[in-house]
Amino acid sequence: MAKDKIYDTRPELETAILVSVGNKFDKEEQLNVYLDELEFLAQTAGAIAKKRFIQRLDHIEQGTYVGKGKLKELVEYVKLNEIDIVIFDDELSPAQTRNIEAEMNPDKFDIRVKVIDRSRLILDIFAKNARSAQAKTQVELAQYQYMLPRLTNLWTHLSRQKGGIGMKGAGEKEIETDRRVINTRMALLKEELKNIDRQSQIKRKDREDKPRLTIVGYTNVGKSTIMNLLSKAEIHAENKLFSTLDSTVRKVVLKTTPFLLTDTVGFIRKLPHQLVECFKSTLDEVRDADALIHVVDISSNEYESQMQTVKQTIEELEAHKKPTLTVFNKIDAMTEEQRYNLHNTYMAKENMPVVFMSAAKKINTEELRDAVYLLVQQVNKNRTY
Ligand SMILES: Nc1nc2c(ncn2[C@@H]2O[C@H](COP(=O)(O)OP(=O)(O)OP(=O)(O)O)[C@@H](O)[C@H]2O)c(=O)[nH]1
Ligand SMILES: [Mg+2]
Repeated sequence: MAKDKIYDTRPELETAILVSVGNKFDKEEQLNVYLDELEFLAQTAGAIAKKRFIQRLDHIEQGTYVGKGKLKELVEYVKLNEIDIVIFDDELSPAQTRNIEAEMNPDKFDIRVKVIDRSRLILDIFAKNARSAQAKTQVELAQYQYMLPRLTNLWTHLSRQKGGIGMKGAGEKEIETDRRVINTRMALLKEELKNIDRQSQIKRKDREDKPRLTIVGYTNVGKSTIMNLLSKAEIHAENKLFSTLDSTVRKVVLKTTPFLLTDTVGFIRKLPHQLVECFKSTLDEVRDADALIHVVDISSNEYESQMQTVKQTIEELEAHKKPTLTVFNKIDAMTEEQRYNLHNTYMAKENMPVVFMSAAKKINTEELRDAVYLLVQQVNKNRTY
């Protein structure tokens, strides 16, 4: 991940440090892979990571997440380098966030340093990328569900004027921090979502006659690029995480056989549970599909664990028994070593329909079309029995 690092020095970019905790068995390399992903998330949200801090602990420190000594080290670094945000690669409890914020901001009337956890960072990116009314409503609700138990935190009210990462609501507006206003707003958002749900259900019923295939996969693997390739849709594809939050459905015809193809939101490890809950109507596209196309970025050293994350999420959505075509994308970006190692992986052993391709370089697109066609045939066959 984080291949195309943007060394952007624009003043509006906030500076950050990244913090993760591992136990004594976690390999240094693995912890850094997680931090690469966190750095990419931070970059997508608009922050530059200046330094990484890793601590080895058998147990998370209940009050402060990291140990006292490490916290002191963080505070000193942040002060010396005028860092804006401290980002943790996990969800912090409200109390942990509060305690760390207090250490970072000794003068409680001058809140400068924000403490953000992984969930809040992901929520922020979702808020930034939400386009449709549905996505905006879903993200806003998820943000408030996350915020409600955390409202007493110092900077939620004091740093409002500052804005920036962690303060953005869906659609560029600042998020509310008044508990009463939030409760009213949440009730309204839930009502809106119910309406949207009803409408999507009607829409889905309308197109029940054609097989429905949904593209799933980890974020940034090339789902939208493949959707565009197959359907001539113009979906925004970008080297950023979570470019797509809405589901787009297109009718595609392959060898005179029509079907519906859906591109939808990508998955990531430790996806905040509030998002999974609120994105129910978007994720229904996965639940209600007849078959899935699981896109994998084979040029990522993490592709196997990413596949695992996707499989888990699909299982949670109870969609794991659907016929699935696995598409290994980005073969153009593979290293020699990765190519060599392919023969040793489980893929060579497992008997599943796969395609190796590059959507960006248009390599093996005919293979993709053939495999998708077979998948549609399979759905049609299952339906007639
Ligand atoms: N090298 C290479 N890059 C690719 C390929 N396919 C897509 N990309 C790039 O990967 C990045 C992500 O592509 P998207 O299609 O937006 O990926 P996505 O899975 O829809 O991502 P999200 O919607 O953000 O979850 C873009 O910069 C694409 O240009 C490929 O075959 N090879
Ligand atoms: Mg996309």
